[in-house]
Amino acid sequence: TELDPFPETFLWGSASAAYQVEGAYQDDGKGPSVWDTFVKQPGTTFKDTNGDIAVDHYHHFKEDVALMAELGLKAYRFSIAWSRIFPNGKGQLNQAGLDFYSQLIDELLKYNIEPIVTIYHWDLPQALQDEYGGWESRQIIDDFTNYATVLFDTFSDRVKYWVSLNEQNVFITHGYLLGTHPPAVRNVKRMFAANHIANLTNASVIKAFKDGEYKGQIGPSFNYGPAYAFNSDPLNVLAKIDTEELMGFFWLDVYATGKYPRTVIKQLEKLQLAPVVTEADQQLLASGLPDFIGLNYYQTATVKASTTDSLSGEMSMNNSGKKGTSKELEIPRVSKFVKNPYLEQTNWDWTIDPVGIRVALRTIESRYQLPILITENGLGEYDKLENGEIHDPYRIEYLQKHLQEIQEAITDGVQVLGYCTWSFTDLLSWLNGYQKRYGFVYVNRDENSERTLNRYKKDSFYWYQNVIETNGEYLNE
Ligand code: GCO
Repeated sequence: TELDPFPETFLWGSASAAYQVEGAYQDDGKGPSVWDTFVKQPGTTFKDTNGDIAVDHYHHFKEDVALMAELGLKAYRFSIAWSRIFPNGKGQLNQAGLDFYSQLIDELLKYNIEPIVTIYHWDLPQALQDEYGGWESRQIIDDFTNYATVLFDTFSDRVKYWVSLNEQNVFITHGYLLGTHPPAVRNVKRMFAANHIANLTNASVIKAFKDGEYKGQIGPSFNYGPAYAFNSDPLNVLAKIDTEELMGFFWLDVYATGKYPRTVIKQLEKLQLAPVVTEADQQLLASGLPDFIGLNYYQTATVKASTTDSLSGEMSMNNSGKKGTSKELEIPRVSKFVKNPYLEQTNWDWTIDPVGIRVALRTIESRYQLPILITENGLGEYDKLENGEIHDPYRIEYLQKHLQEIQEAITDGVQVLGYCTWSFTDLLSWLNGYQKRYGFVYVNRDENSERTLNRYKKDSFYWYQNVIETNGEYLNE
């Protein structure tokens, strides 16, 4: 059948996050974030890599934006480091931090590249962690909302797209259940409590955006991978529902409707893990509904019925590093993860499933009828620089297939606002160092010693250039 063309306004984009690209971790008054602290503890990341310098985007931003312009990007998604704006998370404002992002935004607009600003991409100011335990205290709701309001006041004349929280499911499960991200807690009760506070924070910032009548759109970015039943055994189908509610709708329902899914809450109540939701919480959640859902899509999960697998095993699916489970976290579930016989995996064991992005888009559309901005999708691989060139046909194939499925989903009737690949330049993979590369632009640096930081265009750079130039027609040539 005939495919619909991509909309003329489609945001062909690419993305990054402050800690993963900027470096300059102490420059111009920036305060430390929890990641600055965490990575300095030996054994927390691959070969103890950190983002002190990262790919030094802070000092290379003009060069990087010029490359974006050469590629033809219509949008660039980046995050603002909270502790550049408020070194202590609140109180004294650091003008130099605002100036940096102001220059970056102006540089993008000079080339007609739409800035998509992520307000929080995991780098919580360390001061707030120390003072009141970060996401475990309701004090963060006001501090975060104040910080975000400063951004709205300063940039909303130029920024039209805002992402509130990036991958709440990932930073909460890794930070409080698996212990693989800061603050490295492994306590399921604390995880659900912190998660509820993050939900309130997300709603509060969206509400502030609406109440302030800023022009533009705002929504959270969520790491969502649909779950498949291993086969048509009805018990496996039930397991699929169970997994998808716990891993997906437990968050997405709250974002989109202001309400937790009843079935998950019922189960958590039995385990005495359910968050305490007051009447005022309920109202806040309902008054902070997003304009769009940001979708970060990497993979799907396939499940079978089981009575022995644990909650922690399941929640570690959307993983950016090592898996972790521990006995005391084990909560019986009706499902367990199995290998999908139809799908291959990346070198980091992430399932490659282009049709899965169409499944994700269709699911979000049918459950919430909200527009979707794809805020991340991409392939992490070992790339090789040879004579100034990088041949990455595997990345081209990956992106091509995903984009074809996105076009199918648009043809199905899903409202897709745009597509940001992860990532524009190579960057720091939180737990996997610099060897896991995602970019269109190769950056010459390894985990430790070698570091010219020179930029090189990969083959995929020229491929995406063609895709954008033809508004997607090149995909089907
Ligand atoms: C990695 C991950 C990250 C995330 C991104 C989530 O390898 O560290 O892929 O880069 O995808 O930060 O928003």
